Amino acid sequence: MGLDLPAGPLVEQPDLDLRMLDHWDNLDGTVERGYAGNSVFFSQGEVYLGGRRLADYARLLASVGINAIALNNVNVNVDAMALLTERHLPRLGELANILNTFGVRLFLSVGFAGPIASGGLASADPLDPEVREWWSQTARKAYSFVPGLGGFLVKAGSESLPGPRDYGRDHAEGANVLAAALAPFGGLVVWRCFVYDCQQDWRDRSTDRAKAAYEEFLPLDGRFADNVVLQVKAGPMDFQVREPPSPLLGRMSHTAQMLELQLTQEYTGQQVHLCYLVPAWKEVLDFRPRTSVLGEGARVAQSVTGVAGVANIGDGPNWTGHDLAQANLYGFGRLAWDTTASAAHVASEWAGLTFGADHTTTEVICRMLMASWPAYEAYTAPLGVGWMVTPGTHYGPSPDGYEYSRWGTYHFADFAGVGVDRSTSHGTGFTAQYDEPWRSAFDDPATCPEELLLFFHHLPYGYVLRSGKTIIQHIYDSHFEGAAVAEDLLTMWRSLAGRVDVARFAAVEERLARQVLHAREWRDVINAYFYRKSGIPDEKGRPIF
Ligand code: GCV
Repeated sequence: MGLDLPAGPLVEQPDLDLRMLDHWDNLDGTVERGYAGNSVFFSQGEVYLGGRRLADYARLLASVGINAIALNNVNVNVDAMALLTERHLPRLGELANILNTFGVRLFLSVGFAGPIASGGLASADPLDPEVREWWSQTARKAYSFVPGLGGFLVKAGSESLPGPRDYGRDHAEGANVLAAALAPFGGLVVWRCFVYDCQQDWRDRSTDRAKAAYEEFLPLDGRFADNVVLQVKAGPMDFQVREPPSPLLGRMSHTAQMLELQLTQEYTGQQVHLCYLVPAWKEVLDFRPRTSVLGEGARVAQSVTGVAGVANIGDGPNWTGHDLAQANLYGFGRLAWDTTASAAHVASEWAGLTFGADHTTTEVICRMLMASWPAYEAYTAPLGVGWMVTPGTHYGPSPDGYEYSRWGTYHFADFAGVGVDRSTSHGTGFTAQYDEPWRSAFDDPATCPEELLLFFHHLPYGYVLRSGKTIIQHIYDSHFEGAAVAEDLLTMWRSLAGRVDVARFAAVEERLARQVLHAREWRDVINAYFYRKSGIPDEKGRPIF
């Protein structure tokens, strides 16, 4: 970096204790929502220990301060249920040793129905003594092979996976049975709050998926065992390009929480598009919920004991598919260590460490990174509306793709307007989950942050924004402008020809060129959709296809 070393010793204390990456890796080697190759941990049904890749990865994690990983997908399939058996535990022990050498602890995702699938029991009811005993024996066995095991990560009762509600129990009863099994070994249960009814009907405008985590978990505050940590997704829906911070964050006085972020770019361009997410994460970490629990000035970052990021790596030679997506991995580690670090500072630090100390190079890369999330937002989903992606893959535009589905992911665009009314007076009442001043701020379109306007309100296309533009004109303008920034990103990168090594230059150039084309597609599909719905032409008369 060309910086002077400090004269005396430098002592730093990380802001967050648990700095964890969640891998959604399957035993067959595939990675759910992975865009950088196959798993570095699993191949053909086995835990893979070959080569140097694992030690390199552990070293890489340690170098950015990450101290834990969950190895396997939270959607635990039948193959993965067997991870807790003698078939895989010996290798997991070896793998954990490699990680431990670098100060990284291993967690495993476990299935709530493990007692049935692996234990041969008739039920997974957490209050059933046989089930309790099965978890306790299973934990003992796991620790006998993997003494440094961090604990279990659990997705239960979500997206059709079994959970405590199947037995008339709540999430505290579900989590506590695992917690009791892990407690003798100092293990943690990381229990996810991404739980909602995925059988909705678009005609029903009162049910709101955004309300689910808060409604489900807040009443349970004080009921979780001490070694349970709730993992709360950053926003109330699901890693859209823009969402408000989850109202559950910072709201529980007796329950440890960790924030869940997504590094892998499921909804943000899948590592074909450049999308530096640190500025988005900063917004959540810096949010001040102003709850009675947290006090006036406290940030979300001060209320959580840790942060988990869904990993963006795979076995591709550059780890992240897009070379510049490494900035998200680096940035995640840096923010988990120092939540006050600025996004721009982290970007330039990463650019310098990665591409060398040439000032022009770092300056251009830093500008590209900082422009990328706003640009992606501008040419994809306007004003916080979200969910205009192709169903299943979540790549590319499909404005009505999820509009009539059961997933609760609607924008309600019609001939007159667009957006979801989540106000307390005449909408779903989601805004009531925030304390003041946020409740009132979000409730009123006049005070709602405009980037979230359509997340909270259903408004006519002619509604005038603070800029003086109507919503429909804003949609047209931002899509034209965002797609133009995608072209600028390519131009900026090309200005670095000769300053960056040939292989990386070409690889990034190829992705940016694809991004330009795909941004145009987004621009045209979304603009055409809204032109057709509203019948209102672009006041600048640009071609809308
Ligand atoms: C691991 C979204 C993703 C799923 C993911 C899920 C989750 O729905 O599309 O792939 O499953 O979130 O976070 O559990």
